[in-house]
Formats: sequence, C-alpha cells, structure tokens
Amino acid sequence: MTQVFDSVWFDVNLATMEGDGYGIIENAALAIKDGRIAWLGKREDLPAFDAFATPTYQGKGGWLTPGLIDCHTHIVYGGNRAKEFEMRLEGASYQEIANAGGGIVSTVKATRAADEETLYVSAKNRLNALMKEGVTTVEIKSGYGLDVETELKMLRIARLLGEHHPVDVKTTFLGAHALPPEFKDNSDGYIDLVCGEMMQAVVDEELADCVDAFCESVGFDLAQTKRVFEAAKGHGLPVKLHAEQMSNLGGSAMAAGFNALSVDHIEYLDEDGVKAIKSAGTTAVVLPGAFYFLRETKQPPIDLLRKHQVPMAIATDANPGSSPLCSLQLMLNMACTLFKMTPYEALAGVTVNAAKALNIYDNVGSLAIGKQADIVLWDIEHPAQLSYQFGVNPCQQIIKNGAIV
Ligand code: DI6
Ligand code: FE
Repeated sequence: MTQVFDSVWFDVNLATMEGDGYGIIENAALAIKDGRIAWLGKREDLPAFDAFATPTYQGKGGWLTPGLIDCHTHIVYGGNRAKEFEMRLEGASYQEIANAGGGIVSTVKATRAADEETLYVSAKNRLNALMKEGVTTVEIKSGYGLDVETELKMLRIARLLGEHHPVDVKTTFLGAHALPPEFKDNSDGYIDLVCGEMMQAVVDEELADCVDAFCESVGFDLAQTKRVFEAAKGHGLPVKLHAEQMSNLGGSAMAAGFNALSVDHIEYLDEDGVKAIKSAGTTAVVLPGAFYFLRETKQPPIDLLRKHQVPMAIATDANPGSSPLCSLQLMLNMACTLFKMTPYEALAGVTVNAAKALNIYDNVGSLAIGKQADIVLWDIEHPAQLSYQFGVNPCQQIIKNGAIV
C-alpha cells in the first residue's frame, strides 16, 4: 500500500533521543503527516509513497534532532543591568548596588515603566536569538512585575510571543520572585497578595501553565514558598522551584512533596534532596549560564543525580541579572565544560529532559512516530558537535509542527 505523507526528509542521520543514548539511525529518512512524525527509520525501509505528490527534502548528510526546548527563561523584562555589571567589576558589593537601586528591583522598576510594545519587542529579539539556534519550545516566566497589573502584562506578552512565532511558549507565574519595594519589611503580606488576588487574576485570564517561586535567603523562605504552592495546588496548577541556588534551604524536598515538575539551579542540593526529587519524578534543571555569570564555585550534584537516575535538564535562565544571554547552544557547551556533563547528557537536557520538566514529553522532546514534528536539521558530523563548539551556528533548518520555518 502506498503511504500518504505531507513531506519526506532524505539523506539524513537521526539522533532520535529515544532509548538509552542518542538513538542514532544513520542513512535515515523521516516522513511527516498532519504536523506529526509519521514514519522514521533506515532509508531503505521507507515505505512506498507518491513521490510526485509529496514534497521531499535532502538533508545532505546532516543530522535531525528533536527541536530544542529551553525550559527556564525570564526573557520578558524592561531595561538591562549592564551598569550594575560594570559596578560589580569595579568592586561594588551586591548590597551597595541594591542600595543604589540595583538588583532585581531595578528590573522591576524598568518593567513596570515599560509599555507593552517595548517589552514585546525586546523579548521578541531574545526569542528570535533562541529560535535561530533551534529552539522550538520555550518557557517564559513572569516575576519582574511583582504587582497584579505588571505580572499580568508580562504573562500576556509571553502568550502573545507564542501566538506570533513558530514556537510553543509555556508560561510560568513567578510572582514570588522577589520582594517589591512597597512591601519592604512585610514579606508575608506580599505572599498574601501573590497567593490571593494576584494568582486569582492570573488564573482568571488563563495566563499561566505553571507556578514558580524563588526559595532563598534573598527570596522567600520555605514556609512562604509552601503557601504559594498550596495556592497553586488549589487552582490545579503544577509547580516548579528556583531552589538551592545559593544555600540549602530544603526547597527541593519541599517541592517534591508537591510533585514539582522541576527544581532549578540546585547547586547546593544534597543527597537527601536528590532522593526526594527522584521519588517525586521531579526533573533537575541545571543553569550553567547563571553559575558562570555569578562566578559560582559550588557545583550542582551531577554525580548524585546520575547515581539516583534523576532526569537532568539544561536551560538558559535568560534574565538581566544572573544570566544575560540567549544561547542554548552555549549552555550545551557550558554544561559539559563547567559541570562535566557528557555531550549526550547535554543534548538530552535540552530535548527529552527539558520536555519532562515542562510536562510535555508525551508530545515533543524526541523523534518518535506520533510526536509533534518539531525537528532541527544540523550541519554536523555527530551530535556531540552540538556541545563541542559554539559561536558557529550549525542550525540549517527548523521544522515546527511539520512546517519549515
Ligand atoms: N535566580 C536567579 O538567578 C535570577 N532569579 C532567580 O530567582 C536572578 C534574577 C535577576 O537578578 O534579575
Ligand atoms: Fe531563573
């Protein structure tokens, strides 16, 4: 019987990311139907199809991988913190900078002051940088508004970015990112607002797919974070957490109690925390860009995560304060050089495991029959090359929902 496909790719190698390793199929073909992968395998096994009616594409010996997934970003924000960067390098302390109006609060001010178009355009430029490197799904957080109006503004822009670009956007409500100046000395009062009116408004407009918080001495404590998670649970929203970035507050174990999708940063996570997230099926997200930019020296517990077989994802954490970059390819390299992850683990970290961190693995994150056809064609000789080099973008073609971008 002759198969009906919408398009067929020839002369490609596949890194399907299915099974234990890259899931390599050399001299392969891949067929798409209705935006989904309809067939993949060895070229010689491709079933007969109507070659006159079907567009075919030659991969010229390149590699197809799943579209990359950046599962942790803060790309919607106003202003930038280059001046603060300079001050720090000239010797100013974090506290001095904060007292001079710097830090997260300065981005909050700029984000509140920015009109929607300005915010949209700056975020669009960051999104385009990610997409050019093969990103087909991106998570975007709020968290620089810290009042009802501006948190909603950020999330609406995030949703709009997804509607206007060939990329899937997952939105995360991060009202509990930092304490806004008007709640100075009243952090519990701010958490009341986050859990009450603010989250309700986000839910009413269906603006968030998930809820996140920053559990840290400079963020919110364990009890406050728990309140945010309980409110999220009340609305049926999944949670994730900025946890164990600068100290071990036990945020990851607490998050595991809420079956968090992911715990992110986790430099200070210990073995008990690793066991807790393992038993909850929570993904560990490492953020080498923030580690690098903050000159952190404490390594995330990669060996323990391996030992307990916790899925490890990698993301940019693109934000103006601790990770001002928009390159997931660079993160692949840094995960290997800084964290000694293998190139396979790195690629799994931006495909399979990033999909798990966003709870979308049923649909994307690997090349498999029936999955959404989010695929990248790379001009490389082996998938490890994606982690090995940076600054040379080998992305040749992006296929989103089966269509060439
Ligand atoms: N951890 C971080 O590294 C960023 N947010 C967070 O929770 C910092 C965000 C910023 O400095 O603007
Ligand atoms: Fe972050």
